[in-house]
Amino acid sequence: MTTPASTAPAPGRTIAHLLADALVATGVDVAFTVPGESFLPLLDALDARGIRVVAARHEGAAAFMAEAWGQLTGRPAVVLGTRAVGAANMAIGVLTARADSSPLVAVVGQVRRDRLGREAFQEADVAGSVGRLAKWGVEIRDPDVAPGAIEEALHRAVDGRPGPVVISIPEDLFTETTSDLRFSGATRPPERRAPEPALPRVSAVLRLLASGSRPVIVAGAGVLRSRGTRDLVRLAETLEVPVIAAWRRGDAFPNDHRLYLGMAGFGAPETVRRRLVEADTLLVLGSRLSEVTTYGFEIPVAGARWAHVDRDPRPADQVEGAPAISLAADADAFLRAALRAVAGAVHEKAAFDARRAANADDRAAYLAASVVAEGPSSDAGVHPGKAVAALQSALPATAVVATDAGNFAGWLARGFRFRRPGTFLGPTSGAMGFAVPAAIAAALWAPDRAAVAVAGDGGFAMTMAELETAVRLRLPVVAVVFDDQRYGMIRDHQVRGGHGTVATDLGPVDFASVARGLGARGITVSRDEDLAAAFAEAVRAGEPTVVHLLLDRAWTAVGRREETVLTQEAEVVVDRAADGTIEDVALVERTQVETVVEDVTGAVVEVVEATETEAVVVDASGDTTVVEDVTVVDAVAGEGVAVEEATAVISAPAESGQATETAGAGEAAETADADEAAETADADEATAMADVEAADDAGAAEVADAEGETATGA
Ligand SMILES: Cc1ncc(C[n+]2csc(CCOP(=O)(O)OP(=O)(O)O)c2C)c(N)n1
Ligand SMILES: [Mg+2]
Repeated sequence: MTTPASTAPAPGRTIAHLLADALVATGVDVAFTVPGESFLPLLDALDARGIRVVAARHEGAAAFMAEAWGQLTGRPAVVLGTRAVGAANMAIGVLTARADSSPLVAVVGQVRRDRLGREAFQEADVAGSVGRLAKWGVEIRDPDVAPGAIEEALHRAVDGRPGPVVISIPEDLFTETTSDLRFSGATRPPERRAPEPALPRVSAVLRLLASGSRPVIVAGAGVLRSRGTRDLVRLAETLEVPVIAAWRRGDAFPNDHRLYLGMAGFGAPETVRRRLVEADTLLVLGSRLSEVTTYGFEIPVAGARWAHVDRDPRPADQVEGAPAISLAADADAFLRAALRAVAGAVHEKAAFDARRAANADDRAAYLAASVVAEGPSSDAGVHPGKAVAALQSALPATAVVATDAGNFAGWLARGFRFRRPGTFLGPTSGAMGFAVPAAIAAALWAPDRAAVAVAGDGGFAMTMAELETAVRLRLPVVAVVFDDQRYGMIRDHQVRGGHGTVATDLGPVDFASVARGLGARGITVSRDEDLAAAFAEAVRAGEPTVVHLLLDRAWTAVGRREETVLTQEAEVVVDRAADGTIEDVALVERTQVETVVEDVTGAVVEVVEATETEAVVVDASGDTTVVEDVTVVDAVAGEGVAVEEATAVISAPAESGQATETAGAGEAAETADADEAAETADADEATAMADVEAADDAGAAEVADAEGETATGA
């Protein structure tokens, strides 16, 4: 497919072909779109140049696919959308790419030039709106500036700290021609790497790190993008300095390695924050140190000395909180230089041994605090932590796991162990709806690896239509839906902040049926004992499969159960940790009280009849029981039959006893785990390294591929 017939004999290439050639030269091989009439010549040109064009169901999802592709490969993918409507929909993916430093090229077909500025159909200032969410945005109105503008945009997407660029092109410009010969195939792609770091500067960073009594390395996306994990493992071992991953970059370091102390941010066990606070020297490698990773910009703590090694490091000036050393470098280049610098270095044995012992203690504390599969199983539904553990057992180490945003993600963040780089995709924008499209991108990128989306019922529903995309592309994506029938994270904020639970309850959705309706498989799980079989079946299926988990809703956040106790005046919500200790007590206004309440196990009970002291309730399984020790609110006076108005909750100790007992057992298990981990640490290290080497090699092959393509791409 080439230039439409309406165009006069071309002295050069059309803008559509020029853009397609430029994309090929940059290493782009896939584009995601909801097509629009405003860029049809570009679709032809991409197709003609061998770029795979994938139709999605929503531009937001298409943009998520492209951004996940950028995270996985380090090369941009394209998202295409039409005018204001397509651009507005793709905005969430653009800002997510910005947060994730993921290279992405968003192309928007704009209204014709002779209609611009007249509030034409679907006209908006694309570059000035969505473009401002990006690293750079441009609208091209003149064919003669097109080559330069396109080159600039593609350069900015991959140069320095990578990110999204938005290119708006009026519909009629695509078929205009230019005789500019750039991107003829002879041009090199834009420079992507930072300069090699100078050895003395690298040594200075290492000396700074070694000068601390509690040094730590914080590893971010830069380590992943530069395929630096293997060398980071070596450096950490050589220096005997532990590693903490930045939020949602948990795969930057093998989690089963004895020097891994967890992933910072939401869902992390308290040991991670504590260890970061204790750090007196830090090497921050390939991380922008986001608000979440730094616990509200608390890390590095005042007085700590730190070095920032990144493509775009913070300047080392005298400002409070600035790094002592700022080194602009790719993580892999820094690591190679650092390994050269430490080769043959002699350690002071006593200090080295002391650090090793401290690291073992820290590791044991982290392992003990990050067990998620403890606490009671209940008839009320699936335990989210046990689901994460079962998922981990069912998946090979190479599986790519993409997460959505929500409280369910806390269980994954705390409990899942990523063993290889490039196996975790998470939006640091915190955007819901990310997981399913990201898993689709992962499956497209590596068809031989399992790709799993993990989402809450809220986030899954935002992009679940993309299951059809997976079915159409024959991608065996597994989507695991943690269904608590609410916007759990926001409800959690409401309850803990003393607000009403306004607009956070959701209705039931039969996600397995939805999956079947979209051509995928659907499995529903409501009991912990069925988890293993369901995940095994999903992984084995070889086709898109939804595993719908009906959760025990008493688990309101990772490691926390909520029980409701009503008094005459108000509803009191008690948050308990898994070991039964009370973490928080919040008052909820009485207007929140309903006639259906939760008992301490989280099962919904309906009050049939109530007196001042006892109530007849129907529990989830339909059994009727008389429960004592209730407090009745708003009961109609009289003989106690108050079906509509009565509100009661069980505060009898029977169920809470159960919770405490099980938590006790969990504690024992925790300690055993920690001991075992300490014993097998060396063996783990060997396995972890083998895994990482395999993955880094895969990454290297991927980079080599990209370069190969670039060299021959035209
Ligand atoms: C696009 C988007 N909209 C809104 C939010 C705010 N938000 C964060 S978590 C959350 C609830 C998520 O619900 P669900 O996916 O069911 O997960 P849960 O918290 O219940 O586990 C909301 C609404 C967001 N992060 N992203
Ligand atoms: Mg939910």
